[in-house]
Amino acid sequence: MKQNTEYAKQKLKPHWSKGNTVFVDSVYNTARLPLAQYPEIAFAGRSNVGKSSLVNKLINRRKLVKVSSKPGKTQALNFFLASDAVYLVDLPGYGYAKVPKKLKNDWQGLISSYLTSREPLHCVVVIIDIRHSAKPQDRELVSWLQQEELPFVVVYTKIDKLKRGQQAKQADLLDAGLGLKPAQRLLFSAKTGEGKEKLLGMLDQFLP
Ligand SMILES: Nc1nc2c(ncn2[C@@H]2O[C@H](COP(=O)(O)OP(=O)(O)OP(=O)(O)O)[C@@H](O)[C@H]2O)c(=O)[nH]1
Ligand SMILES: [Mg+2]
Repeated sequence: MKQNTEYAKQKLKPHWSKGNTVFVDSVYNTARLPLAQYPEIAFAGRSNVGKSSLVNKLINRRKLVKVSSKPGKTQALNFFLASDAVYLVDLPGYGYAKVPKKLKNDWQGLISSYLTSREPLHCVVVIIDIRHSAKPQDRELVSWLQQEELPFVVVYTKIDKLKRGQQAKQADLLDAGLGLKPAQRLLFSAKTGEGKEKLLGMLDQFLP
């Protein structure tokens, strides 16, 4: 009987992206990660590609995650709890040249130690600006995720900046540069919301 009630409750729960999302913590050191209580989805990509904007779009909040006017704004692992169910982890952008070397090494250390050792991490969303070419760090991240067999989705974002034909052409180039099949990536715009439902569907496949 109890089981049935629990089941009914679960069915009534809104999807995690539609519930309330709250900021939990900014983490600068892996020793200070929050308790591993929820499955986690991490958002990675070069500086300024639109990681924070993508997270805001997924959870229907315009400004919960700070969007940069200057690249390199997000320097910590920012944890957001969606619907009391999933941690969304906005990672610092990689590859921002103007950051002092020492700080840069600390950041990369923070990102890589999180990615390699975080037990509840279920999926990494790798975000790439559709107008760019595949950069060495994007390639490294994608091949590392493949090697580790960590589930990931690649998102080519800011598609609103290109016409349809150009989008397809750029997507082909990026696929070739990263060694991806079209099923492993999708096109997205944080401005128009295009690709959002598809991305949510893909992420749900990776969650328990
Ligand atoms: N047109 C358009 N602009 C976007 C899109 N996504 C992000 N932007 C803009 O790109 C800039 C950077 O966006 P952020 O979301 O802060 O990027 P980020 O990857 O989180 O940046 P860092 O935290 O600095 O690494 C902002 O000016 C956004 O408004 C998009 O899909 N379309
Ligand atoms: Mg950001």
